[in-house]
Amino acid sequence: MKDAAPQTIYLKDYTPFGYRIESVDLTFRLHPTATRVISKIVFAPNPEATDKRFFLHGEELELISATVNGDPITPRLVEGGLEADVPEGPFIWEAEVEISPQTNTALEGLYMSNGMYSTQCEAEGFRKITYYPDRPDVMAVFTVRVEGDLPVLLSNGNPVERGAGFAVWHDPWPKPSYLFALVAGELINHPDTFTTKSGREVELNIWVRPGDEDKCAFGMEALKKSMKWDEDTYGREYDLDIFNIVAVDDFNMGAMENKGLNIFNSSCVLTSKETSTDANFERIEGIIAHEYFHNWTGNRITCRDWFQLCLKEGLTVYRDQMFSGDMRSHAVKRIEEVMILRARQFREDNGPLAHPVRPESFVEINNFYTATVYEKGAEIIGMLRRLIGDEAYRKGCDLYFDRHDGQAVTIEDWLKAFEDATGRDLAQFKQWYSQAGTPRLKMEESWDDGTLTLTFTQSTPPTPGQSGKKPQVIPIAVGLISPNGDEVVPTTVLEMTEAQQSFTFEGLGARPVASVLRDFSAPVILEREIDNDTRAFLLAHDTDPFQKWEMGRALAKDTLMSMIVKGTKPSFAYLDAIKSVLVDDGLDPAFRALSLGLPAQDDLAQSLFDAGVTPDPQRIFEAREELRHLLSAHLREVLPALYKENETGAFVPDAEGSGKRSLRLAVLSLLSLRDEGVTARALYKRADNMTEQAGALQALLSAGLGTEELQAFEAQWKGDRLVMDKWFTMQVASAVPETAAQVAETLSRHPAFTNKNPNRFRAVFGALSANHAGFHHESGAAYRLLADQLITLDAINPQITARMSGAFETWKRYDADRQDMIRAELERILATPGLSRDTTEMVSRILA
Ligand code: 0A1
Ligand code: ZN
Repeated sequence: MKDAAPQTIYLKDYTPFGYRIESVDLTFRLHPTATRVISKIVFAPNPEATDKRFFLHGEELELISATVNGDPITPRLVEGGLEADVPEGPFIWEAEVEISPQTNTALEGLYMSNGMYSTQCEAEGFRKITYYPDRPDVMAVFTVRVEGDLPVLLSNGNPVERGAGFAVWHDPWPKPSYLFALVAGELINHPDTFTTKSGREVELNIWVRPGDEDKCAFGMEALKKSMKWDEDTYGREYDLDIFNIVAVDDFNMGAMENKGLNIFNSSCVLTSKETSTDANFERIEGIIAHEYFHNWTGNRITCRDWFQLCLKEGLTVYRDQMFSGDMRSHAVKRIEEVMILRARQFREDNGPLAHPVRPESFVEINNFYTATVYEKGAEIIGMLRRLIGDEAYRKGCDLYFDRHDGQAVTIEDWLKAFEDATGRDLAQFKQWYSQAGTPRLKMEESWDDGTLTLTFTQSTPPTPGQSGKKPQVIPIAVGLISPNGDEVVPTTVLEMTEAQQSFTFEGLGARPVASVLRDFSAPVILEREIDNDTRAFLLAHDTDPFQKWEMGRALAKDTLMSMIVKGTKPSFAYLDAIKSVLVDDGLDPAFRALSLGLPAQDDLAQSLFDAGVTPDPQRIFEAREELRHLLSAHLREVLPALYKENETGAFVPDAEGSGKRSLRLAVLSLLSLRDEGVTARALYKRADNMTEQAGALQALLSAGLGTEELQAFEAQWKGDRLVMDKWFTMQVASAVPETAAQVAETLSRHPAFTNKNPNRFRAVFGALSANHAGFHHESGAAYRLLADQLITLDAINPQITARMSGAFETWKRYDADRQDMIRAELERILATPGLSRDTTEMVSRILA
């Protein structure tokens, strides 16, 4: 039975399940439209629970039979599952159900993708496989028998038996149902091994569709590096004999950490230099690490309930970020993290979808896999570590792992481990989990005879359902630079706990310039009076790479904002400052490339709105284009040399090579505005790797060129799904405002377009909503097109529909005409008969 009236679930209502599970035995008889799932589960009363109702979740299941202790019963089918009368002591529940993987287009539960069977159970997909207490606090040991006429049959844990048409797997580690996985199909493996620090040899495999087997080597190296890093950095060793990764084409998210059987969106694991860009390589290394790290932070220790999602996600994102920094460059990685945080999380925190890192209620948990839970969740861990120090952080983590191994726990348990390890009271710190919104941190300076006083005032604007905000603990990393450019006070962390607080630095010679919020030490918006000369000074002299980049970014933003609001021309001060960074070959090329980048249009729209100006998307687009042309002219003498110097030899997807390529391609984009695409065309023809091939095409498109190359690209890559996603995206992303909707609409009728594959849908419609001026074009064509597409998609894949409706979350920034058009589209979506719970919740929240 399906959930008829969507209900709100509250954190405060948590109660434990009435039963514990001693063991789970599952048999799968695979069939595309009639898979049988036979379950045998040993239940025993849970002494810690008072509610003894025996309720099992189940959705879209056909119940064939059920028994308790061998006696046939007729359970009561109720909303979302079934109820039964059961004995007082331990008992055996057995059931057989039938499901249809082939028709499962929502990609939740057991489904088929290109002829292979695959599962996705987080968060609540297991209930579409069989009747079960599908909640993370019910942990059990699973044995799984998979029957099917397919060469590869996989599940969690270790293989115990294998014969013609069947395989049996046993996972000795108790786990919640959301970590269950099964994969079956004609797959080829890329094998390897890893010897753990205690000397156990683990078999490693990456399983892919035939034809993709040469795209696994990089992922395998990333996996082995992750395994070693977790041993060295956190003392965490892998705990099964085998670790399998599978690549699946149709997958809603990036990847999933199922115990011993990680399942990946093929776009997040397959690589080759011909088909993947440097950005793909970097992202894939991070995702493989992320899923692997979940083995301890998420699997061995899991979440008591879904409100605690950040317990595993924030921590695991933080861990993968540190890993990537260690593998590549911490400075560059930090800048990239902050760009993502601001573009996604700050945007979310500023609008109708704002919610605490640990939400207090939800209708559909799938709607809470958000930038706030993941990225802000990771920032909280970073702040905790900055406040207590590296050693105490490790001590707290060790205590957490020791104390809670095998348990399903809460944020309170996590913080208690750090309180006990350090003796520190973290009560106020805990507010970071419960208070939504991005704190504004205002700074004022005063100078008196060798003493510099910095006074900070913090405030957080109200968010939906939360008005009165309290002061939070904010670690503010500060350094001081003397007028001659020397650092006189190295990085010091100021710990702010009050609404307003002053900090003094004494015994200074001349009045220094303060470098504030180094390394972006807290997820806040810093407001300080600072002129462009001081910004240029810090851009030139700051020893903190993040702040150095930040000052360049602030100069660019200030320049663009005055162009937009006052119609001014950019100052030479900005253009020269950027030029000096660009030609400073003492700086990392990746850093220089980032410094050349301009703030995104969406970011400018928010800043204008914050400054009390209604953003005009067309004007923002034009100003940014104008600045690109001016930069191109101002830098014309240095661009050709930079382009030449940063040529790399044989393609190696490491930090050094990718840094040089990113600088070279940023330069190429500006060059293409001046040379009619001659340089980019030459690179396009010669490129032996996707980074340069796509980079050259992108440069051409952003200069209004590249029609022939687009055709050539399609002809060359029409057989490669992942490369074709890039082809779709590039066209929509680079379309000028007045044609963006038309381009997306035309592409949606291309024979290779399908809304059944989330990657392809996102390639077109994610790109449309990210094309700021195109999406918000005054005609409203893009609003209508996206709404039409979402209405159709909702019946196929509610999760992706709900997620993509977030494109409208910023609607209240814009003028009345645009607001009216968007409101009409949102109301039209909401009025769709049978609209999913996922999309209903999202659209209602956006409209509220
Ligand atoms: N836990 C995974 C992400 C994930 C979340 C939900 C999914 O389906 C609703 C799928 C994957 C991770 O953090 O990587
Ligand atoms: Zn995760």
